[in-house]
Amino acid sequence: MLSHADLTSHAKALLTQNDKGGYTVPTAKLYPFQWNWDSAFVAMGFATYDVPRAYRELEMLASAQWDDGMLPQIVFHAAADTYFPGPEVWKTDHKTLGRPRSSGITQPPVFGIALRAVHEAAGARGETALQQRTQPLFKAALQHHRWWLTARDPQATGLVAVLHNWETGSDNSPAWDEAFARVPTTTTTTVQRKDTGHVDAAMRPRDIDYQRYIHLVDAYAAVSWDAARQWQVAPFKIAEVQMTSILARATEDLIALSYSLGTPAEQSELLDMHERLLAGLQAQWRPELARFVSRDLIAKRDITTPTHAGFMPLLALDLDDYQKQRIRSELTRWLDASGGALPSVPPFANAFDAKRYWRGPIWCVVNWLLIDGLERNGMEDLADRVRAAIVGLVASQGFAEYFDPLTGEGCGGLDFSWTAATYLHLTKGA
Ligand code: 9WN
Repeated sequence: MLSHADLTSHAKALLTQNDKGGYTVPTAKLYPFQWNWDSAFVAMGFATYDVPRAYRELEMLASAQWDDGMLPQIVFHAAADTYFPGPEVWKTDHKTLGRPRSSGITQPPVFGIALRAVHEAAGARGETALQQRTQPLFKAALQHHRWWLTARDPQATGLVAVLHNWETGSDNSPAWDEAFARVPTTTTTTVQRKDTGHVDAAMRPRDIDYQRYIHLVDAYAAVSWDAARQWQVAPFKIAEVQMTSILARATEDLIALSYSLGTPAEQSELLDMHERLLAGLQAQWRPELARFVSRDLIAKRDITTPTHAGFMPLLALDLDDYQKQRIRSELTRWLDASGGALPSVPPFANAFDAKRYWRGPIWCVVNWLLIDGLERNGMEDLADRVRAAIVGLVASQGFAEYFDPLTGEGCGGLDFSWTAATYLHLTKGA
């Protein structure tokens, strides 16, 4: 097994290798563009040793922000033909004039969390002159949060909704199965998958899933990617707890930045947003399940399928003692079944599939967020356990995209940027 020093230098070399000139691809062939939440985690990885490069990652993502505030899931800075769907499928050119081409949907807004981390890393390293770069990014983040609260929670429920599973970052989670069964498989775009040419098809979503994913892309392109019209026509609409947790936590981080970077009006706007999001999250607590649940806004039903997302509110909420006690016992059951790390679906659930993407495997960045949430809620012992499990997986298997929770085997794409960033972040004090 490699030493900590070797792993650290390999992680940095991997980020250099995946750096395409100011932005980092998740991995060379499978994902050859800039991805939204991947880049936010990568920026925090860079912040452990190269703060200017960390800022650059966020600036490159912000350069693709739409006029309405949306920060895209994928930014196509340079052409590549190893990924489907590429820019031509999205038909977003009218929205991306004068900026890099992009997809038409978003991803979890880790951006605000990363911005605070990068800003504070600059301060901690005495590179305070660099902190001037935070101001325009703070404005971009604020505009993005406004977009979330208006475009994706028009009824002000306090929970924000996704209109595409790719927005969740947890693409083929069984949590979406029932909602997806209602989405037609017809497409006006020919589906030409490239992913299964890079990794084993048994680890990826199925062809029928892709038909539905692209049906949604076609449906939103047909309304010109107008946010209000998308909300009306969406055949898939989930008020999601992982997304809302990340947005709430990012809002808290923007509030912290706003004392030096925002106006009083922006501060109070952020405080209002934060209060609304926290109330929305608390309403999704289900004591009998010992976790939080998302809601299918079309079926008007809770989604009770057990997935990692049910624990993500720890990141944003200060739980009461009863919640902590219930979560401690349920989470321990999940960790015991998965070698000490949080799986995307627990092995004892019906939908569990050890190697198929978001239907069982362990993902480093999800565990990163969980560790943060456990620490915030005073459960350091569990945080230490999860951290040790993740560091152990990376040390034995390398920087794989994700890990099989039963065997610990590294799966999916190799040389993965966010796995390297996770290692750098989780071991930065070591
Ligand atoms: C679609 C890049 C992304 C991650 C997602 C992960 C996967 C893309 C895909 O890869 O999704 O966004 O084509 O499968 O599910 O979380 O951001 O690493």
